[in-house]
Amino acid sequence: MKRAGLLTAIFFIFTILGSSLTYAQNLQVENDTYSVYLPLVIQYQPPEPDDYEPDNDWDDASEILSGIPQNHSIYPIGDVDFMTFTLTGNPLQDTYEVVLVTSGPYWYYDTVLQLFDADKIPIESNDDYDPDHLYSKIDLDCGVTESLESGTYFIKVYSGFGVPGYLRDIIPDYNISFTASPCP
Ligand SMILES: [Ca+2]
Ligand SMILES: [Ca+2]
Repeated sequence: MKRAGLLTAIFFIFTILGSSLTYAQNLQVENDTYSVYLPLVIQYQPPEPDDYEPDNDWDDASEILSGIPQNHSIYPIGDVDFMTFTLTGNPLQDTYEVVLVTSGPYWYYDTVLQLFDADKIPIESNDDYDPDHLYSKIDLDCGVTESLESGTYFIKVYSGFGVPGYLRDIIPDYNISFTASPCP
């Protein structure tokens, strides 16, 4: 009986080992971007410059339209993105509430958002607008001092995370939305 018990125990040990090996082999995962094996190997695919590049200066600013969000990246390291929009109407009468917001897939992508007038004078800037993430927002409502007159404006976005020149300065993917609503 002892021998039968020993053989049964050995059988169970090999059964468990066999199932473990099968499980280990099944851990291999592959797709177009990543290949994961045992031991762990990750192939990193760097981001690409976004469709609006080059937009690294005032003169190269890409136009953004109210209500039509754009997808950009901060890449390569040190990249800045300039955008521009125009508010139409009578400069002495018509004013607008303007909201600019950045967003993206991960809370730790850290944008800085700046708004300038046509003479490149800073109007407003924001780094982090919510304690839960590092995205940015500028909201100029229809109060007497904050709403914007008709005219041309510039937006500048860059990475606010880390020291320029380090890999963590890259933001592979962020969205920016702009909405302008006439004040009553
Ligand atoms: Ca970019
Ligand atoms: Ca750029």
